[in-house]
Amino acid sequence: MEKIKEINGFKHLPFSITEYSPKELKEKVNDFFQLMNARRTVRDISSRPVNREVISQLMMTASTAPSGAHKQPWVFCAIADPKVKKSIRKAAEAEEKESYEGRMSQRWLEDLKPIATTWEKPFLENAPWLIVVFKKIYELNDDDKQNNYYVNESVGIACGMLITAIHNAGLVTLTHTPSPMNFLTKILDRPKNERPFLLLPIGYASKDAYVPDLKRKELADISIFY
Ligand code: IYR
Repeated sequence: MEKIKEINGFKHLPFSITEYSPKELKEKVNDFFQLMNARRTVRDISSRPVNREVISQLMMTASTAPSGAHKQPWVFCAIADPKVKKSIRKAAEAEEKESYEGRMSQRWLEDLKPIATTWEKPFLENAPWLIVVFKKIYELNDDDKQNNYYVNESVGIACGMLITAIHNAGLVTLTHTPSPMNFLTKILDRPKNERPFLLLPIGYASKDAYVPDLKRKELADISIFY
């Protein structure tokens, strides 16, 4: 057995990862690209139930994300209670109605036309689960405040991993960002060190789900090699 190291008085463990032959490597990255390229933001979510254990494991996967100084500055609120979902829908739609009917610019509304979103958010009640991701702007244990670092980056990465895990499970979601979304702090009774970051309804796609005909950018448009 390899030896455990000690640095600054903290344990460091030997690390290993499965590596692949060049051929397997090509297949692996291509297969994963094909899988992820089939991911779509889906707004037609069926009310078909999803096990709580599945949702728990998806959140544990998101929580494997890297974070500033390994502070894991996130909390995932998983909501199945129809009463809570109803009050979230009501509050979100009230904000969205104001946004669509005044707060958003004409240019923004034009940009959203291909996606066909409106202020109405039935998925907030139809989906079997909502996950509201909160970022912890600092850590609060009793009255003891501790710093968190790169909070937006860390929580953003965790959300990306959550979305990836949801797609890998054959489930669908969408990144919903009602604005402002401080009503989530109130409804979910979250403490003062937490801020709502993202709301993800999760479930199976409806049998008659549609998505807009969007194209992804080509490699040349998204990358520069040096
Ligand atoms: N938050 C609103 C508006 C919206 C904004 C963008 I940028 C989108 O890509 C989609 C929607 C909503 O959720 O409808």
